[in-house]
Amino acid sequence: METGSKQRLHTNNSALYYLMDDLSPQTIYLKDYTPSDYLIDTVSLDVNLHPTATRVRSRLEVRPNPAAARRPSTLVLDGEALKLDEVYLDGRKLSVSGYTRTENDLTIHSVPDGPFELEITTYCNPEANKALSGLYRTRDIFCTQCEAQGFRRITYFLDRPDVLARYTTRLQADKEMAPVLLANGNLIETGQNDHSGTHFAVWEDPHPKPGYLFAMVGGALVRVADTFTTLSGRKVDLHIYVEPGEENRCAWAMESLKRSMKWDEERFGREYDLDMFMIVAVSDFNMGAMENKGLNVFNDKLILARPETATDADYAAIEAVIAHEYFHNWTGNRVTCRDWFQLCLKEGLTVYRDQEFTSDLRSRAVERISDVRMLKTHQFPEDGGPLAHPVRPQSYIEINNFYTATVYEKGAELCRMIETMVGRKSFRAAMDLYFERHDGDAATVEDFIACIAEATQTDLDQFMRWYSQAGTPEIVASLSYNARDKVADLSISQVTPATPGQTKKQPLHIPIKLGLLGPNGDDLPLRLEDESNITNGLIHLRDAEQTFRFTDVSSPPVPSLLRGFSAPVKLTVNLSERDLEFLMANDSDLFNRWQAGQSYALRFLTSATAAFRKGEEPAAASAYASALAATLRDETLEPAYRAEVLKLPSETDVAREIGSNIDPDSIHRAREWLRAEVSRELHSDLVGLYEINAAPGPYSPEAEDAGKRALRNTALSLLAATGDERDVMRVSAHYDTAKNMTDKIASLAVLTHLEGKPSESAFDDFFEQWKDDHLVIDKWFALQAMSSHGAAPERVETLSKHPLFSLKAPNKVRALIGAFANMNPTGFNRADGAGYKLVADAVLEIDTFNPQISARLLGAFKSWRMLEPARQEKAETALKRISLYDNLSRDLFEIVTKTLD
Ligand code: 0A1
Ligand code: ZN
Repeated sequence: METGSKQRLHTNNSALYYLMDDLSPQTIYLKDYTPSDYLIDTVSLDVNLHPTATRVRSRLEVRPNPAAARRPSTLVLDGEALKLDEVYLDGRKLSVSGYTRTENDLTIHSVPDGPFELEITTYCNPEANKALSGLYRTRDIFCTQCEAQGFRRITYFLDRPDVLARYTTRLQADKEMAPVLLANGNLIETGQNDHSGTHFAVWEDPHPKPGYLFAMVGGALVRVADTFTTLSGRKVDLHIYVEPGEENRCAWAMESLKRSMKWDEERFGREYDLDMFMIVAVSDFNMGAMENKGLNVFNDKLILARPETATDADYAAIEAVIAHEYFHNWTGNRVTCRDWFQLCLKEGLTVYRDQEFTSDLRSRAVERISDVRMLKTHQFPEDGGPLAHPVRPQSYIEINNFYTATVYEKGAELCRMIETMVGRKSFRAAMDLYFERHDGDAATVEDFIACIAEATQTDLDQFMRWYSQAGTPEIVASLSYNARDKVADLSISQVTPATPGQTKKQPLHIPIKLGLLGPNGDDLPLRLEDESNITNGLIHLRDAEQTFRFTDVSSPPVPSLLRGFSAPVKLTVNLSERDLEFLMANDSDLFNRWQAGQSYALRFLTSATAAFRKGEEPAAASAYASALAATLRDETLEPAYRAEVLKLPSETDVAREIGSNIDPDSIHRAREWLRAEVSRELHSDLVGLYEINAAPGPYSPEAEDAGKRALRNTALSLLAATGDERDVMRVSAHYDTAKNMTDKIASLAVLTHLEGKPSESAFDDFFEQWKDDHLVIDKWFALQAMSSHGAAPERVETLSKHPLFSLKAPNKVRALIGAFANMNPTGFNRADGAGYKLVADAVLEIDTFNPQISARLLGAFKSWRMLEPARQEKAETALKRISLYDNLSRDLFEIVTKTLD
């Protein structure tokens, strides 16, 4: 046993042990949920931080759970990679016969019938922890990540979200090594031991919480401080901790935090509930950020920003993620999840809330476009591939694999659909009820839906299917008009395709927002045959097939369906090219106006792809270019919106539209062809946009200036699409004169696709200027990884040996290998399979120390069955090679098995 524990202390790959114990990883099912046998009321942690042997003494007040069905006399605690020192039960030290240990748990035999106190001392090794789950060290800073199951790597515990306890944390460390000591809640005591050079801090969190929200941090950090006065007049200290030298990069993060706090009060009536709110920025983090109670931990790329180092997109992401984590304080922390199957209860709802925050602060139309883009790019392929799962999964092998676009983005869409159906005011009333009824609870999706149904008197029974049925519904709609009777019939059908493990699907309740445009482009009044009026242009599709008859329609209308993308579905409508042009020019719904442009472009792109594949030339695209010109010239539309309209569908969008037998090279050629066509047709418009939208004065990250830069840089990129020397020179000049990172990156992003001197010298210059900034240099890695050069896999291979690259640093992996696998369709899918091999090699290596990152990286293969046969074969070879490895982590095992299934 002891030998085992020593090994465990020096490994990070707990999943590997799991496999050794049980031979094959177990599947966990939602239907098997049972309440915990025991509850823990209080946790007192006494932590002595040490780089390789941190001692954790944990005192737990435990009692049998009255809600549990059984009353066993043993207590089983979760624990991983821990070295056990001693155990006391009600003050008496247990001999080794008093407990049993395995690689994953500690069983205490013969515990009392009633409440009892347990004191356990363990050691863990933060330095050796490269899985970045539990307590680990990043650049000499101690920090923790406990979601989903990292707390068990700090101490033995009932590590499940429905066990909520009050925590007191005493941290002790060498004063020089860790002058700052932080934990959740309020600081209640500090002190020092002069003779030993150590000091301590005691933190108390009055709010009961599950272990996954626990956090502690220690290190040489500096603090940027501000305050916020809540609606009820309480002053809250706001502290952002960063590494010394980064203090001048925190202003935007602080501003974003204050905006978030204010917005949650105004829009949802939610006030902050501690005296202090802290954020710590660290450079090695598996995800974006974490909502630990009162002590959020962030990937530093989502905190640090100066105009010279961060792009507009970085600024927007910082604002959104700070908001997201802050909003979790109510949706996730005060009301948490009963079990991990309910993950969407906190994540879908919180994404919905952060999207609303951005819509209120910036442009609602632009935010909706970018959210839908994200959904279609990441979630639709997930829903249509081997990793498809419902928003609330029914089973998992490794919960860390379920922090997915489906749970987050589609989960948010479900909340949005509910809001669309009940209206914003009623939705707020329902949320009030949810907070009032479930504050302090570990809740379920049913609890949430029951509050909505009750507060708004809405029947959501059929709607519940959205939570359990995977796959993107496919809607086909057609409108026919009868001039004599002045009626328009809208026939709509819905089908949800089969997904792994779910062959039979039921019809969903789908809210469809729509308008009917009359000849002058205005919306015609909507009147349904069976009801006199319809509210807010909303109809409800509930059956597999339904026809909606609109009466008193004075002239043949053009339908605008699924306005604002009112449901996460794939829609096919019988619209002609003239209809699309008409909608591009007239739709009062800005989202659908943009969508019409995208649909129109996709028609040209798919037919050009087919033409190139057959060795033919595509037909001219001037009709599309003229339709685009009308929007570009419309000064009433904000620049950020026009920039979105000007961005052609991505290569991934085209692949999704084509659906099968994909040849990424032809798609790339088609897209470059259309870009060049637009560039030629609209040359003078684009030059005009480039010139007019130069934002004067000092850089401001606010939406208005960022919108101008977006439009200007999109024009710049399109102008270069013909390869004309003057237009390429404009890009180089843009790089040379750029005063902020947004403009620098915009030009580099164009140059990376061009071979030759201008490109090379810009990349060299960039490297020289930024080689000491670990965040900026990630951009340098990422842009090269996205290059459409034929030699991209070789370039990435070379860069992976660069002294500034490390597979141990998740941000570096995402910047180089992740960008290559997910954002370079021609490089990753190069016909000889070099791209697949490169990514598979990296996945296997990373899996030996960080399973979360390896499993996520392998997700890049999720659409491999859509490829043409030769590439499919190469991708399958790479996947099979991974699957044959003996020591795969549970995380990677689940992804590779499902991907190949
Ligand atoms: N709850 C965080 C995301 C997160 C999830 C898992 C992590 O480690 C496995 C870390 C962070 C959020 O939604 O922001
Ligand atoms: Zn979240």
